Amino acid sequence: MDCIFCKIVQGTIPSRKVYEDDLVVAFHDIQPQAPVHLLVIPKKHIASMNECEAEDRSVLGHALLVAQQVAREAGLAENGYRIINNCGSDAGQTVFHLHFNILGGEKLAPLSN
Ligand code: DGP
Repeated sequence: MDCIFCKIVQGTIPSRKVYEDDLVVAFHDIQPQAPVHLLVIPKKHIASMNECEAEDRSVLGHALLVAQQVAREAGLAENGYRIINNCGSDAGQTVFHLHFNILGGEKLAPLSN
């Protein structure tokens, strides 16, 4: 399967990993949209939130707790951060391997303007 994030999981393309365990990997985004921009992905290839099934419940919960952990380790806990999942083309999803974007390190623009 030609999936860039599967290649990051496999280590066949480089990434700046900040966390890894049996279920998930977290690494720095290559095109950061904020001073801190991390991605948390399941090792299992799931194209998007749309494709998640009941059996993915535990990896989804784990990914969010890892997001909390890496955000804290990046110094974001005090002032806060945003966790974003873009699902599908209307949401702007560009990589079709489920991922949670963690953005912080500055005052982020409000969602409604
Ligand atoms: P999204 O729009 O939610 O699909 O965000 C995908 C993010 O993935 C985007 O911010 C750029 C990032 N990205 C794409 N290719 C790579 C890559 O090869 N390495 C890393 N570290 N990030 C990537």
